[in-house]
Amino acid sequence: SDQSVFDVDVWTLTRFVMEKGRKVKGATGELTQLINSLLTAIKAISSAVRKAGLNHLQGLAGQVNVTGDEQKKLDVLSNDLVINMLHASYGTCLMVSEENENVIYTPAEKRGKYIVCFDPLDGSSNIDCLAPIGTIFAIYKRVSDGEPTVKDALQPGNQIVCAGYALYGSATVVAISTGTGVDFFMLDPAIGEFILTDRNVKIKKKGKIYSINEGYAKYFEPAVNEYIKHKKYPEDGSAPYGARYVGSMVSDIHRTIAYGGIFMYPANEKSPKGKLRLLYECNPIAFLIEQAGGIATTGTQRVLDIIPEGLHQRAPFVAGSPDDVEEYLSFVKKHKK
Ligand code: AMP
Ligand code: P6P
Repeated sequence: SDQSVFDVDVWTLTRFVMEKGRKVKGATGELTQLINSLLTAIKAISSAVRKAGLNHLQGLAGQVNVTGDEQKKLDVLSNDLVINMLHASYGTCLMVSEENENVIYTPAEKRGKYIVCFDPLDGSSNIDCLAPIGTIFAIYKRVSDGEPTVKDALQPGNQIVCAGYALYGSATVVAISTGTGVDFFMLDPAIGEFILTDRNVKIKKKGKIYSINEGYAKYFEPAVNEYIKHKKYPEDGSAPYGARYVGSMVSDIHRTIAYGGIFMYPANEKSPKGKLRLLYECNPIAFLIEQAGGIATTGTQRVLDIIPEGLHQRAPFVAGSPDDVEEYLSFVKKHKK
């Protein structure tokens, strides 16, 4: 049979993570094991998402999560997968999930030195219309001694050791960074492995796309509406920007990193802190955007510098190509005066 399609020295994400870990003096392999266990959960979620319609996994599971959203079966399944695979990795001592009101303590006999904040299935309101959805995670080292505490979970994003997302789109892609750049991996279902496709991805300095839910225009601060107007009717005769908004953060962010431009979920009258959650949406995505050479701001401060006070607190979030975000910030500044 034709063996040419098989890369006999394939760079899988598992191999890539092991390679990186081996280069770190004194590393015990715990983080490597944790990341690779998380990947198992992501592969299983990808499989479930693609079979959801057939297995009747769609539709409501009848429970409601902490944010009051109806919990869909895939949400519950994804959450259980991530929790179980992370506990089985012996790498975590405490976790925060979008689906759980309180922190999740790892059983004492399975504890390691890491904290994981994650959204197991972000954008799940899009499941029934088959729009792209994702998994988002951020990994920190614990700061407590003895028993893990909530303090371990309330670290600023500038303490992140590793962060990433999986996008269950037309293909399943993982974007991941451990602080030395962002790499993209694509799932090859034939071998059940994520294959390296783009190394050290960098976002364009300036894009041509703006991404925001303009349905809230009535509630936006003047600076936001003025910036959007400038994108639609540029006064300098340049071409207007294109508009793209999926309403699934991972999908909108992946496009922003891949094509450039700006993604915005700013504060508005109805949601003074915006809608996106700091610990498991804003921080991991801000880390990746910065690692790709972009900017992630609340409009008044760097997202990664926010000192969290609550597990599910929200933060205004504007991120993307540096020139585009800087231009937005110039509108915010103008309105501050
Ligand atoms: P460990 O003892 O294996 O958990 O690793 C200790 C530290 O080394 C981690 O907190 C990271 O800062 C770094 N490290 C370990 N493994 C990796 C890896 N696979 N990729 C990047 N950094 C790593
Ligand atoms: P809106 C999905 O529910 C989500 O949390 C993010 O994935 C997405 O960016 C945002 O909410 C969409 O919110 O208010 O525009 O529908």
